[in-house]
Amino acid sequence: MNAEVPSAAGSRLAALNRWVADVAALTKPDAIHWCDGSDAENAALIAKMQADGTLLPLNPETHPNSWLHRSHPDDVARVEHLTFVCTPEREDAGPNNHWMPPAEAHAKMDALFDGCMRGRTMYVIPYCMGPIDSPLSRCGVEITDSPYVVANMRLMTRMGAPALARIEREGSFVKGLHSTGELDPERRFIVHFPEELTIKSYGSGYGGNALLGKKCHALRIASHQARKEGWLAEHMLILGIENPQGDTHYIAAAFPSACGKTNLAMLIPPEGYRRDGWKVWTVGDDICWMRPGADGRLYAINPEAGFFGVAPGTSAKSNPNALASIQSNTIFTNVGVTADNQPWWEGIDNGQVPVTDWRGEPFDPAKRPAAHPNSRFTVSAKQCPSYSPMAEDPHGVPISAIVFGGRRASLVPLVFEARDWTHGVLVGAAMGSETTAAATGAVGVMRRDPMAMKPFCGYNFADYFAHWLSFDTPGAKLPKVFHVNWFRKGDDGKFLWPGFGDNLRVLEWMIGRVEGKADAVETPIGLLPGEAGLNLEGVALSDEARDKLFGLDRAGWQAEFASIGEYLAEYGPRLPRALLDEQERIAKALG
Ligand code: OXD
Ligand code: MN
Repeated sequence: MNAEVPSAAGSRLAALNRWVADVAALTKPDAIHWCDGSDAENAALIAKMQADGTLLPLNPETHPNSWLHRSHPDDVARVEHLTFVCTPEREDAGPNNHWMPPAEAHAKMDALFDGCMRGRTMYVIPYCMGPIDSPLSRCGVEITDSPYVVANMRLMTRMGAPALARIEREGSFVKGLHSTGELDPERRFIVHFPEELTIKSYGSGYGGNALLGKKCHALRIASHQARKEGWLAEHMLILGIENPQGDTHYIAAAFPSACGKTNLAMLIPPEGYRRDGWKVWTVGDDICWMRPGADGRLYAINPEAGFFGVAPGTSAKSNPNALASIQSNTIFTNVGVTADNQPWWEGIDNGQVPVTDWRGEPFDPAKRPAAHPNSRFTVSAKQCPSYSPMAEDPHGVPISAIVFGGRRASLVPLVFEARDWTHGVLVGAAMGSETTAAATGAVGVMRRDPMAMKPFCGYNFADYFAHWLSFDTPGAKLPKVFHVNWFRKGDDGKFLWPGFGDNLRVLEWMIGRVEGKADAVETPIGLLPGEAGLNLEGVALSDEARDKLFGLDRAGWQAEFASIGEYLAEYGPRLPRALLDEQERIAKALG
């Protein structure tokens, strides 16, 4: 174990050394381990976790080097009501965030951290979000007492020696302090100090609450950095679509958690498209950092290096690329297991049956599902067959289209295009979706989730919308903006659109629009493809499906725009006038 910081005090690592020493004085660990990210280090940590039962080995024949972790049953999802953004002024966090004054939050958190690592090892994890040599990337250091977090951060970020070298070069990093504490929901808080580039998280070992590079750094803190520095930190997948001529367009798409981002990012084209030579490349499945390049286009990187994907529903049909990615070197959290110790979840549809559920009890469907609905796999992106070589490009990829989407059983058609950037920002700001199991709370309730950033924007949404609008400058060559809804249901409650690979038909129309080749029909809510706009060859759609997927329910949209107006009014006078004007313009056009 390496207890010494690998560079002398007085170097540009002095601030890091001081912080680590201060945290150690507060948390009083038995040992300090500086993570170098090496294979040997990982092997030692895995062995330790296997010995103490934190990780259970899965079938080495079918899933080599793969592990099952069971989290505490009360610690299975992000906890938005316990997540705070602590700006000096309450207004700067906005009505979209829970807020505490910074001094009070520090005092509260430091009291929890006091002595909390006694008997434990404190791990110091230097990491880089984004390709190690990209100017768009940013570094952080997470201090944690959880070896499970270390193993996950190793898959999800560029972690260890190269990140430390970059921190030494740049002298700046985001500070994240995490302890699993006692896993007592009464003593659980995830607290952000954007001005101080600092995160403190106590009492959870799960996902975005504990892997601080992900939601806490790459979205909440990064959105604040991005606003100051003129870029965008977004809850978006990035994919590349290569057409039969060999041209690739990159698309960034925002959907709320557990709405199929990973499936869309790894889409396999329908048979006919494959035959014609279409290919889809995965750049990222969850987070996108974008910045205008010298040519006026937006260039994007995926700050993550792995996938922390929702397991249930992942199958050879829904996402063969994900399934291929997780055959080895994968950490599964809260899934069920079969008699021969293979991971299992609802919707895997592989003909096997679970014998043990995610809590380690004999599977009884009357009691609970085998896998928790928010159970996950963690795996390096490099294992994904569709992983794009461009994902490692330090310049990022140029974005041709931005897509917003949500889960809407009614009203919202399959796809529409915004008329211009300002309209596109309104489309993002007005996004609504039915809630899922990725966060605690009721599932299936419609809530507004602007740009899918409701749980993740580190500052006032009114200022965030203004920041989005500010990209529309004279030299800018901004992406076209679209809205999709894969989740429209018919009167019988069944989905009307087949989804999955067939979503490429919708993306093809978008690319046609970007290239000026595809037609569209003007309506008050935006441009619709019309029935003839999409290639629907081989897709059987009923008349009801055609009406609902491609039509406009004017009365329904009038009510929707009244509701959007009420929602925007919650942001008060800070809301950019241009957005309200746009809402009023469309409401009027709807009559
Ligand atoms: C996630 C989420 O884990 O959005 O990506 O909840
Ligand atoms: Mn997400």
